[in-house]
Amino acid sequence: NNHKSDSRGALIVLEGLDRSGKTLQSRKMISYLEGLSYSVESWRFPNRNTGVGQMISTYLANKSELDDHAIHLLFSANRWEKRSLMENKLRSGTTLIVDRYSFSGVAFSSAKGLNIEWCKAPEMGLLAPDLVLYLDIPPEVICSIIKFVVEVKKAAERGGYGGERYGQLEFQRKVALSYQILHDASWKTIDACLPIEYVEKQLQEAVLDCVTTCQKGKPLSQLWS
Ligand code: FDM
Repeated sequence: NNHKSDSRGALIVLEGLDRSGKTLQSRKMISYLEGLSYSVESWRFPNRNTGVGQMISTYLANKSELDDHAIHLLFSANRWEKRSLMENKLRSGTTLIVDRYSFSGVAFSSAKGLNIEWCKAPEMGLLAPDLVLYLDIPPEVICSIIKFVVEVKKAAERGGYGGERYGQLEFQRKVALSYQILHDASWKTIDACLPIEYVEKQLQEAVLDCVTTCQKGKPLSQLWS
């Protein structure tokens, strides 16, 4: 029937500062939904497997220099090259749990000083998430946890606050401020300072609710309208 053909998977995005627990929680969400027999895939941006993704990866590893605007557009292009696949997956009923999306794009670039409206423009027309889960944790907290861990394991392989380009506390503070400007009705902020199991439980409730709404035929929409 008509109703069934509108049924689709949910586009769920995890955002937050580096080391806020996105990757761990996205893994947990995937197994939770799989356990309930939903079709679900784990995605992440940047997707480093494409040609554009490799340029981004080289840049993040400090092995190339690019103008701030140019790298911003590459991050955006990296999402555009996956847009139609994303739409096909959602329409065929697969839920996507996406680690970072346009909000990272805007938050990181505007933290460098680029105009926020300019940053949003190339994202317009990408699919809008049904739910953005923001793992909220102050950069100072992440910083002291990392210092502690580094202290404990003297030779931690990914020592420091981020092995790559954007790892400085001062910069992460600016990113946190930029994220705050982007909040809208699709956002749910989770206090990521709480114990992992508690965060996990809150995410499960939000995700289940979202997946159910999309199954009932909530229409897909686009950024930023
Ligand atoms: N990042 C990520 C951006 O600056 N813009 C973007 O559009 C995206 C998706 O890339 F520091 C930044 C955020 C992070 C870095 O992300 C790599 P991962 O999650 O560590 O792969």
